[in-house]
Amino acid sequence: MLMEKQALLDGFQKVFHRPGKDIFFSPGRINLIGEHTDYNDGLSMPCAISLGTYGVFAPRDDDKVELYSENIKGEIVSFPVTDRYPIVKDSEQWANYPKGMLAYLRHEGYLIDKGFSLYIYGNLPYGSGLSSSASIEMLMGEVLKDEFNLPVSNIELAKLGQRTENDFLGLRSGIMDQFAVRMGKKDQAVLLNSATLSYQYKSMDDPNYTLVIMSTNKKHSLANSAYNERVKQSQEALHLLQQKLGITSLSDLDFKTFEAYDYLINDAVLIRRVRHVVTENERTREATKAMQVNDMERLGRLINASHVSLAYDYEVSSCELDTLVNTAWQLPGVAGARMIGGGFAGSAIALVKKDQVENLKQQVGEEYRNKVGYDASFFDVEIVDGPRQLN
Ligand code: GAF
Repeated sequence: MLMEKQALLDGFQKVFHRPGKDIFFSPGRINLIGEHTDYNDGLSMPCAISLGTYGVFAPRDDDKVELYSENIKGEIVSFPVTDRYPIVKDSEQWANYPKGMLAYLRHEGYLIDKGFSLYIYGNLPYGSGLSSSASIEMLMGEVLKDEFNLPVSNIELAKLGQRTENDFLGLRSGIMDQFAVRMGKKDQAVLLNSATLSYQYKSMDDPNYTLVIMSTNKKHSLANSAYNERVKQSQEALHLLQQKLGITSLSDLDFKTFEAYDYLINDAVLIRRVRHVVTENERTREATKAMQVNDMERLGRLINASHVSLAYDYEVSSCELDTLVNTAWQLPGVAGARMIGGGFAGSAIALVKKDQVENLKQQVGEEYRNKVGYDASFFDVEIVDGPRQLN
């Protein structure tokens, strides 16, 4: 599903009136299981996908950085390469993702002292919960690493992406998205332990099953504040548990200990939040075992249970996501389905037999239109490698 290189080079030429030099691609991500666990030092199982962000780069002779988004189609955003402040103008906010990466790489001492022009085009639907933000951050990381020969490690790039998200954009997110995009590997899921940043690849290449993305096409303007609230609730619950337990994160809890000490939390909502984190880590461990023996039906049941937990204990689903998932659950050949990412809007995934994909799209599409009143979108997913230069 890679874009035609010529169309990208033409786009660059049209905007900057000179030829582009190098073409880059950075994927988006889905997550098989392990949701809202990363900022609790837990486990997750994301994969990089073939939808993502493209960049065309050409150097400049001065110190001016020029960024253009083909998706936004606004003005060229430009600033001196030394500028380290977030952009405040609303229409240029998108440029904070690449600008944050540049600013933090320079802040860490990496030598980026020349200007350049970067043309950016993404085919991840904006707000689809497929991490267009991590995709653009890791695109910028790859472009700068490559063009300026920076001796920066991939893990450091993922960390700087998270820092951009946290400090430049105000989302208190964990590191899963940037890590998944950066470490992506063809036909492999990345089992990530956010506490240690250790990871293992797990094969996700079953001959009979495939993954389908079901997008709600709904934007959720309050998603960031609701996300930050979940982070805060997790921290509050942790502090309450630490009165008696020597734990450093909610992910240090097993289910038995959680049940024995939930009285310390003494708040029904916070108890449900913790229960999600504890059981989701457990499900992710079980999913790893299921994948090891290629048991897609077991993996599917764990994916379903993850959705229920996200909907009822973590309360980050929505009518739109539930409609997609609940409809998929009724259909033949669907091993599992659940919402992915931060929640409220965005997308869900279905693990479905290859010969039932068209039926899934048709049935879920119809039910969604009837119930929600507008169309959902469906994307077939390939699991791909992380950011790379294409020419
Ligand atoms: C968003 C965040 F950016 C991730 O860090 C992660 O917390 C995810 O929501 C939920 O699992 O994508």
